[in-house]
Amino acid sequence: MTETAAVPASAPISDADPFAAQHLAEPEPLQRHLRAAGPVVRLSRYDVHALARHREVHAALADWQTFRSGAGVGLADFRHEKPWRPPSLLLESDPPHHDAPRRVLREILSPPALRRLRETWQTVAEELVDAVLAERGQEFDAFDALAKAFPLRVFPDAVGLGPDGREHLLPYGNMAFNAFGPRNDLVRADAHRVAELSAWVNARCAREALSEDGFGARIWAAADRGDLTHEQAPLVVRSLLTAGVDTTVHGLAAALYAFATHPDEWRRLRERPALARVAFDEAVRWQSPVQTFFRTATTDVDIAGTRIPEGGKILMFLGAANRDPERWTDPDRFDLTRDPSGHVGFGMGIHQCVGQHVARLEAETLLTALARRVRCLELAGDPGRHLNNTLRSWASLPVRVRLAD
Ligand code: OVM
Repeated sequence: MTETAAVPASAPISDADPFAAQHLAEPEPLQRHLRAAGPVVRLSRYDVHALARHREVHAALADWQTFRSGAGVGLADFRHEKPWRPPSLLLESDPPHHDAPRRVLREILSPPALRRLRETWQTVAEELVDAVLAERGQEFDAFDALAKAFPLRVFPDAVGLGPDGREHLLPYGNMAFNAFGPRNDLVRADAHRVAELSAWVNARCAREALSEDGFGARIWAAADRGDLTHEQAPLVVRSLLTAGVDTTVHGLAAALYAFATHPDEWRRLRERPALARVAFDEAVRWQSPVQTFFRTATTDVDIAGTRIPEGGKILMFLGAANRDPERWTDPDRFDLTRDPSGHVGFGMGIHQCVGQHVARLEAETLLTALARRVRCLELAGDPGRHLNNTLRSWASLPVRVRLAD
C-alpha cells in the first residue's frame, strides 16, 4: 500500500468537533453517532481517527506497543509540539521508562497500603455528612458540599501537602485535563494562570514541602532506595497532584448525580451498603468522568480495515465504549445489579488508573456515610455542568434529602 492510500474510502468521515461546548455539555448524542458510523471514524477537523466502540477502544488501550503514550495522550504530538509542561513519567511515557515510576506508585497506592486510611476517611466522611446536614439543611449543593469538599479534605492530607494554597489544586487539574484537547477557548481561558499554578504545584513536589508520612514522602523514600532517581521523584508526586483531585471530585459528583436520579438504586444501596464500591464503578461506567484520551500509532496499522498511518493520532472515546450496546445490556441505565467490570472509565492495560483504589476508597467511605443518614436523595434543580476538554465535570448539583429516622 502506498502512503497516499492511507485513508481508504471505507472509513466514514465526521466533521464534528468533540471538544465543542455542545458535545462536552452532553456527549451522548455524538457518542451514539460515532459508534453507529463505524468501528473507526475519521475526524476531518483534527486529522485523527476516532474509536467509539468498546471492542476497538479496549483493544487499542491494551496494545501499548502499537499505540504509544509517549508522544502525548492529547491531541498535541510531543514530537512536533512542545508540551505545556515536562511530560508525565506515568501517563505520557512508554515502557521501559514507564515501568519504574509505575511500579513505585502502584505499591504506594495498593489496597494494603491504603488500609491505614480507611478508618480516618470513614470518620471524616461521617463528620462531613453530619455537618452538611446540620448546617445546610435538607436542600444543598451536593457538588460543593460533598463531591468537592470530601476529596479536598482527605486526599491532600494523604499526599502530605501543607495547609496553604490547596485552592490551587482543582484549577491546576482543570488546566491539565483541558490541555489534552485542542487549543480552544477552554485552554485560552486559563492561559494566564499556567505559570502561577504550575509554580505552586511544582514547589509542592519538593521533599521539604511534604510531610513525613504521606504518599509524597513514600515516593521520595523510593528514590532513596534506588527504585527511582531523585530527578524522577518530584514528577511522580506531580502525577498525584494532577490526576488525583479533579478526577475524584467529578467522579463522586457522577455517583451522587446517578443516585439522585435513580431512587430505586439509592434504596438498594441503603439496604446493602456493601454495594457502595460496585456502585461507584457503575457510576464511572455510566458517566465516564474521563471521557477521552489519545494514543499515537508507532507504525502503519489497520483497525477494522482502516489504515492508521505511523504517527497518526487515535482518539479513544472511553465514555462511548462504556455505553456500547454491543457490550452492555441497557447501557444507558445506571444499574447496581449489573457487573460493570470491563468498563474502560479507568482505562485498561499498563496505564490503567493507578489511583483507582484511592478513588474507590473515597467513594465507598462517602457514600456509606451518606446512605446511613439520608433516606431519600433527589435533584432539587438542574445540575450545572462545567466544561472541560477531557473531564465530564460539574459546577453544581442541587439536591433535596430526607433524613433517615
Ligand atoms: C499525570 C496524569 C495521569 C493521569 C491523568 C492525568 C491530567 C495526569 O501523570 O500527570 O490527567
